[in-house]
Parts: sequence; structure tokens; C-alpha cells
Amino acid sequence: MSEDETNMLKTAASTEGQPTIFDKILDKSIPSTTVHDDDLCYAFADINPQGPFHCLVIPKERDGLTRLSNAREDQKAVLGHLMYTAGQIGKANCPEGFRTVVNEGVQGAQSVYHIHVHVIGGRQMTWPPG
Ligand code: IU
Repeated sequence: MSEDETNMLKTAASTEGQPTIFDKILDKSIPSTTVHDDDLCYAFADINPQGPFHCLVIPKERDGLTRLSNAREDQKAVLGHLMYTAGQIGKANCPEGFRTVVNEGVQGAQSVYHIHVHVIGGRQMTWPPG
């Protein structure tokens, strides 16, 4: 990762509850490569891919969903939609298998506080994750 990218991630990490870079991706003021777009969610290519295929699936309305543990009961449908969409994207792009990841908080290595599901594939994964 370049120094610029590292600095962007550090900036993103300090803004829980504030607008994030993903708002700018959603309003198109920052360009992104679209993988999927529907009423509830948007998926785009990760800027620092961890495999031949790596995208992020995000809700269009963050509505307090900065991280998984903040989800309210009335947001179960949105969470389900994010996960369903991640599965469909993975199936379409990584027929040999893929990994979905939701990082949470500091020890979970979350850097952007707008919930997102990573879909990573196109290479053999290992376990445990780092
Ligand atoms: P994390 O789960 O919060 O650590 O993941 C944030 C991801 O957002 C990470 O994989 C970054 O490469 C990615 N990302 C991006 O795709 N575009 C950006 O402008 C920024 C981060 I900042």
C-alpha cells in the first residue's frame, strides 16, 4: 500500500459517526468502479485489493450503521440484503469460491465507519486470517 493510501485509511479511521469517504463514493464525487447497484446497496472495487477480485458492498443509507455491532433490529433486512448481495456477487465473479468479511472496530481492523461487506476471491484463501 502506498503512503497516500495509508494516510487515507488513517484519516478514515478517525471519523466514526461523521461522513466517510464512502459517502463521496455514493454521491459520485469520488469515482469508483461499480460492481453492483440497487435501491439499497452499492458495490464497488476496493482501492487496495487483497485478491484478484475484491469489492465492498455498502448500504446506500448508513443510518447509524457505522459497524456491525451498531445494527438495530429494524436494520436486519438491510444487513440481510448486504449479505445476500455479497453472495450473488461472489458467485458471479469467483466461481471457485470467495471470502466475505465484515471488519469491526479497532481489533477487527475496521478503517471506514460505514458498514461494508468485503467480497474477496480469485485466489486460494488461508485460515486463520491475519
Ligand atoms: P475496513 O474493513 O474498514 O478495513 O475496509 C475498508 C476498505 O476500504 C479497505 O479495504 C480499503 O482498501 C477500502 N477503501 C477503498 O476502497 N477506497 C477508499 O477510498 C478508501 C478505502 I479511504
